Amino acid sequence: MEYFPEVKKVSFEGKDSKNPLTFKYYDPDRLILGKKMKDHLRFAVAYWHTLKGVGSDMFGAGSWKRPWETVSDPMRRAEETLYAAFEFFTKLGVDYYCFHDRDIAPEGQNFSESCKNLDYIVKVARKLQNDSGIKLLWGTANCFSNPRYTHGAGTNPDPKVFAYACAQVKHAMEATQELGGENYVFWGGREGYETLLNTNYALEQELFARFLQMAVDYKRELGFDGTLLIEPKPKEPTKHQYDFDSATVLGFLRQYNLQDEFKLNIEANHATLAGHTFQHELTVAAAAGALGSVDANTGDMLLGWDTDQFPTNIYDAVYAMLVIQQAGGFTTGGLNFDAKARRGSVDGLDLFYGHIAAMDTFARGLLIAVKIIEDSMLEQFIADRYAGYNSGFGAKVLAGKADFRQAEVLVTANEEPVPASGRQEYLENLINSYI
Ligand code: XUL
Ligand code: CO
Repeated sequence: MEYFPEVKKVSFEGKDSKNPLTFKYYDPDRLILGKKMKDHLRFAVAYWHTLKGVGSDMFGAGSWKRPWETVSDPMRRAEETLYAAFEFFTKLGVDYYCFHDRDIAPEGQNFSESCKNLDYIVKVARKLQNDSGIKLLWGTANCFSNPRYTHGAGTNPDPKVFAYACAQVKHAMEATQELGGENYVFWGGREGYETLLNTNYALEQELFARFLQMAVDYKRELGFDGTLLIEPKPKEPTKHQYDFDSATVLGFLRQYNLQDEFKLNIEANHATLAGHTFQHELTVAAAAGALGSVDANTGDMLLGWDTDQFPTNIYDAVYAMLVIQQAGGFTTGGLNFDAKARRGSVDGLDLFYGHIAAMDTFARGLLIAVKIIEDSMLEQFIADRYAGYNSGFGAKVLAGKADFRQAEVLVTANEEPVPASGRQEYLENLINSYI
């Protein structure tokens, strides 16, 4: 069955096209700095929102029922959903997708049955991937929806639940490996607390580190050569999520000597929930050499929760692509649209419009960021701002050869330092001149 008969194949038509089902900026094979646009951007569709989303919110049930969701047998439904998924990916022209184990296959009556369900669906997915050339950017385990995980997964006070999470991640990692996934993601869905009155914070931190170390050990055993990623988020569903933001996660990884095993998956909406910009979170990760992948979406400035909207803000995309390009671009990572159409966008076509808008936004982000980098005015401004550290006392500081006595001698001999302009407004206008 064809699920999206109105759409043939979304193709690049350029910015003057009036056809809404085309790309105005995303031109997948266009060479940018010797690399195809699609290989810079590595777009992925998030299975959970796009195929499984029903348009529900805290105040109301789903507002649409996709045709593939009408099949009554759960396993048949899962298979049909995969067919719809690959039709969507192919027509949209993305190279990657991402899933949780429970998005692609239903949970069974017990753990073995859940594993059997997943194994069956993975075989179907393997075939669809082979036929279409579409690849898996990352897989993950949903260790947060089932009520067994109410008090956490890898931080649960009950070791039986901790074990369940381990076994589930083991199987999800195997499925990811089987499908050639390039990364495996840990988003700490319920790793956090609601109240410290019932929480042994130190023990839960220790448990979480053990959980991640066991994942590293099993990755080795399995021979999975993808990247392990942690996705920071400060709150929701728990009041305080342990993987609060990039800096917190990096500190945690260093404390437990896991820093060489994990990179970060930065999500825009999670950044703003933490009181940071998307650009800040990417920069903190990149500075630690830990920028792995991106969940590209956006929140709403006026709302304090994870609205997971399709990203359409050109500035955000420019700033993000600047950081990503300056960090050398993606290796195993990519831009996964962890985004959903609004509850009122009830139509299957809205799935296309959302992705097209987001893909064009990031294509523009890339094109503009590359121009900014090629002109090197911004880079030069920053280099000049810190030029004092290239010689004399500044260079000694960086070489670890300076001390407080030398500083005192210098300050005593020098005149009072005068601040140079940071030129913020000039720089903001410089960015505008590229847009
Ligand atoms: C939740 C979120 C997840 C992760 C994968 O806020 O972003 O969908 O990306 O578990
Ligand atoms: Co996400």
